[in-house]
Amino acid sequence: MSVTGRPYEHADGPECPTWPQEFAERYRAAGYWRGETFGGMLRERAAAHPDRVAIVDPAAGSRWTYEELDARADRLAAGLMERGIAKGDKVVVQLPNVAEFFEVIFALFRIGALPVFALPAHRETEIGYFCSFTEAAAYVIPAEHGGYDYRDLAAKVRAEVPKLRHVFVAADAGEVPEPFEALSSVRATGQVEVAGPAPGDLAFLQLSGGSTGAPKLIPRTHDDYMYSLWGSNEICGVDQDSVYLCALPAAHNFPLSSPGSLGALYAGARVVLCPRPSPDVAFPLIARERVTLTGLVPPLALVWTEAAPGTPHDLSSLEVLLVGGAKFSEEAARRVRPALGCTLQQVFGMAEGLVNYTRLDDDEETVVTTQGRPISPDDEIRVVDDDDNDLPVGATGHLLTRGPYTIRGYWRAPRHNARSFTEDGFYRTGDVVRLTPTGHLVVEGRAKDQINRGGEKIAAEEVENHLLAHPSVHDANVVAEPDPYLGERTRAYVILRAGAEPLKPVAVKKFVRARGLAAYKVPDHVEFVDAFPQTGVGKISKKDLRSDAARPTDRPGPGPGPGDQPSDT
Ligand code: OOB
Repeated sequence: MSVTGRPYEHADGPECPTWPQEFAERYRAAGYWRGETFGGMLRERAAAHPDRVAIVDPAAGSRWTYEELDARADRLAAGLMERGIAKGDKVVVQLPNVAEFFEVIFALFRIGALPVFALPAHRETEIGYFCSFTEAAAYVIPAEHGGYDYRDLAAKVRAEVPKLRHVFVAADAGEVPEPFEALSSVRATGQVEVAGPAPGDLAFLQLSGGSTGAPKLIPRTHDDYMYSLWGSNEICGVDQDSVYLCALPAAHNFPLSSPGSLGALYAGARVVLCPRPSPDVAFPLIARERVTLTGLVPPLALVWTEAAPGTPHDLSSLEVLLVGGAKFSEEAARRVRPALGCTLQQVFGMAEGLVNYTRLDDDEETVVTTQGRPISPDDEIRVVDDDDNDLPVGATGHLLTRGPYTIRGYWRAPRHNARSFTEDGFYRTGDVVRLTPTGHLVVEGRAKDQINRGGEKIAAEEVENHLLAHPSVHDANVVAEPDPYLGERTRAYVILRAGAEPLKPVAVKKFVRARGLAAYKVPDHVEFVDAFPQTGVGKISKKDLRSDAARPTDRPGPGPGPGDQPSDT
């Protein structure tokens, strides 16, 4: 395990690999890549049905039509360009489920500037890294959200990253202290001519769950992402009469594109923004807005199925519930239809590309026991052993994939790319799967060093690096331990330095939190040990640590789960 002073150091390299020409031509010829851009797509929808409602933001009481969203994106694009934001610039966007999220990203899409999608839970360590690594021109925040003041965060990031030229705050002009600018004051009155991006250009940088010290950035193009949208729409039955409830954080790839808010906008449908995914907030919105589909991570799907039978709210409009991000247990999956009266679609996707869905006409057994099959006939799936040899259908092995919406490499990460992709461009997903004879995938486990905490991904190495920064810590290992609600939570095994003062677990957690990282990454449990178990060749055995973490004990319950506001205390 390497210890660096700053966990997020990087070596500069070329931007990123892309599809070889023969593949690009094939994907275009097959009609997957339609030659559209996000800016152009919104313009077309606004022209086709200006008065249809595109975005409902219940917290703000706003309902923007397609025409209004389009006009707002234009005015904001003009204002951003007046402030020097140009094609190719990176802009870190950290907005919760508010209408401005869409105004901002479509303004950036129109300019050809690239949103870098941060999550509301991220703090100064992550945001500082995104801003410095991408050399971001601007950072967009809410004023406050979930009891947290993002202006304080922005001030810290600004001090750390002097190259960051602008911080824009989605708030009324009066509320925003210098040196930040209110988004409302950035909107220009007129329009400017924008050359805009080409369909094959990068549209944005998405975050990878990651298994390394620094999160990797995922470069997605207009062409490839748009295919994942309309492909998902066909599979999930999304058309212009659909109403999508965006219950998970809007910037995450699942609620953004599977089929998500952007899929809904592609279809000319309506997006309803859910400020929090708990049943007390979501159920009245489903009833009021006649929501037809939504997507949840497994722990939330469990909470919804428990709450639905007793609810006074009319959930009868709900046709499809998508569940993904982490393995949904068969028992929980069986409860969805009886409790919510809708069809379950399991989704096994990744921000790097490949997305699998169970189909609306799959039989019940397939829906509850598999994680679906790929969107595209041209998604290539390989299940291989440790030496990359293909395994027979039905055998369990590593999932490799390549296709029309799966990246060929991370952004500025040449060394990592050499490990994460095969020479002929297959992405090593780190997932352990098996294929059924019908071509459905069953997720059996994971080979990557990551914890999947109810859909929130935590790279063990990232947390280990933070633990190692503690002066009393000699060595640390972080592994997943099973949890009945979240699926997994994090357990840190820590060896203290010889002669160091004894520490309490809570002090270690506080230390990690004070390093300024997202609350969901703080270990749920910390256990002090004298030594780590070793493999035959003397390497630390994470396998043995995982088995130890899986031992039944009377350990206390987990910290915050999905949908809980991250606490910063
Ligand atoms: C989604 O995207 P990411 O990038 O946050 O995480 C991807 C990883 C997968 O490689 C897999 O390890 C895990 O999350 N995962 C699942 C799963 N769905 C995702 N593991 C088991 N069962 C599932 N159904 O999480 C994501 C992106 C688009 C759509 C849905 C989820």
